[in-house]
Amino acid sequence: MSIELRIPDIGDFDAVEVTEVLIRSGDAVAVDQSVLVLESDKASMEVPAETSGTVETVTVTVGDKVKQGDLIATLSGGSGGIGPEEKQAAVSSSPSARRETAITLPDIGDFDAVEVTEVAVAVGDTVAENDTLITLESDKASMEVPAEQAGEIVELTITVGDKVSTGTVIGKMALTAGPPPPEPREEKAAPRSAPVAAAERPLSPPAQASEPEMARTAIDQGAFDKAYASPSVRRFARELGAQLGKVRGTGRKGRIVAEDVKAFVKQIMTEAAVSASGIPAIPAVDFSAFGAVEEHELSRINVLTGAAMTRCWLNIPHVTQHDLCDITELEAFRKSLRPEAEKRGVKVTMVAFLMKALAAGLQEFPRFNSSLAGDGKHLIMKQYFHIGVAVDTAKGLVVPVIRDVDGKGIYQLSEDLMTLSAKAREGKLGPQDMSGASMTISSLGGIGGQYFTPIVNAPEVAILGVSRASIQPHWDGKVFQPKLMLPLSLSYDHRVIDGALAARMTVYLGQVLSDMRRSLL
Ligand code: CAO
Repeated sequence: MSIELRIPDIGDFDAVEVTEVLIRSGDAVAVDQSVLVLESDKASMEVPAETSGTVETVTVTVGDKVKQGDLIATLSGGSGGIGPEEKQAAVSSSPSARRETAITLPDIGDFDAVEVTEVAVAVGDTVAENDTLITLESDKASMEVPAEQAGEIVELTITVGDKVSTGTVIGKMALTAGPPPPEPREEKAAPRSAPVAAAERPLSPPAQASEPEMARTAIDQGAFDKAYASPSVRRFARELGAQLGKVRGTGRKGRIVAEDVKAFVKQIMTEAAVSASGIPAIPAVDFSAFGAVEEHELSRINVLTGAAMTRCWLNIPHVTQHDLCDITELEAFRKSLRPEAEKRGVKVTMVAFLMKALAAGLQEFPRFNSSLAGDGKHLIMKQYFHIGVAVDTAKGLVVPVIRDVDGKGIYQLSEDLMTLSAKAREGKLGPQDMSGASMTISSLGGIGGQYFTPIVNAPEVAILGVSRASIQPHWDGKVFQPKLMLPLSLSYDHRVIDGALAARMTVYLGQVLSDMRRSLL
């Protein structure tokens, strides 16, 4: 049978806004567990469950206005709770059912007249056992005074700046209906101390420091205490050792909700993974402070490429050699092949010629066709000539590899490129299609631009970037001739290739591209 969970007596408040819903259908709820956070302009309070069970349906959402007796949720399989009629009676007669008790300061050791630096609760707040009520600070340490029992704060008799000692009455609370509180035990609800400065010791005798407490030693307690969050969110942040003072609240009026703490911790973990390299992480920025923003998820390829590029960029000392080469005749030749190429059903692209020229360059300068061995002291010299071609797809950058370029003609290479780039754009490339390149070509010529600095695709030791060719005046000794000039950008791993070798390579590529007959030599 379903049990109804309703809003209990919340004092004089009517139509109080729900600012957080802490349960979802399917959740197991225990007696006294906070299920809602309500907020009026005067106070914020957490609504505890009066019965246990599994949530069937939640009938309130954030923004709803609620009052005593409103249905919060239906539960099934409850135990130890009270039925709907009894609950209704309990709700309506709840003030008389509640026991009020004085809140006295527990033993704070030998200290007398310690200053109250924060009052973490307000009249009307519902607190759970162990929630922080006030923070005290002497010249040696600061400590939080927790609630000994769950209940609602009905009166506070201290304010910030007051001096308190063991036994001082700091207010009154109405205990949540339930068995009478046990005799105060020393280990329960002892003040939780936190050093105010590295060299200083806690105020009360140092109990065995538990792990969460150790984690909290680095926490900015002042900022933690000032953070705008409910007691349960504070408790959650404390359990995780999160710097609550640094969490951005997305709740009403900037209130920090549990999701904000989770997002904060997740971000810290991600940054820690990145900064494990020893490189300081880039601090997170709240861009919404400057205007409207949207968050989009990166594609799987984007994420993988990002990681690979970061790895390459961080590990390889890069230099880029730029050069311009004359492809006037090559372009005329390419165009002249069109009718025949059409008959064969292929499109002869500039990239096919670049592949052929690069294969010749790798034969001329074998060091470009190598990889550094793991010990960093040997080079693995490759005897094959496979060229990777960067292909821009809707989902990101991929690099299919065209094999044995040295043994293939321009038509075959054009066809291979067409097949593999189509496969890339359909997202159908397999690992075999993308591995084993000697060097990579990144051609942006179809788009435009002049020169760039491509990142070497390790374990390769160089990458050839190609930009858009343009007609430029070339002095032939007598007159300026219009020449189609192609910009090349050769990035290389300076551990393997010296600048002189790189310049020789671009000069050689220029010679081959201006007269492809040279590739036959
Ligand atoms: N100079 C002048 N024009 C060029 C040129 C160049 N270097 N390269 C291509 N063009 C022009 C040509 O006119 C071509 O059309 P025609 O052949 O009909 O005349 C047109 O641009 C289309 O070129 P394209 O880029 O679509 O095709 P392609 O065969 O030249 O290149 C491929 C194929 C797969 C390399 C290309 O499509 C691609 O994806 N390039 C992007 C690679 C990339 O993103 N690199 C960056 C990696 S680092 O982030």
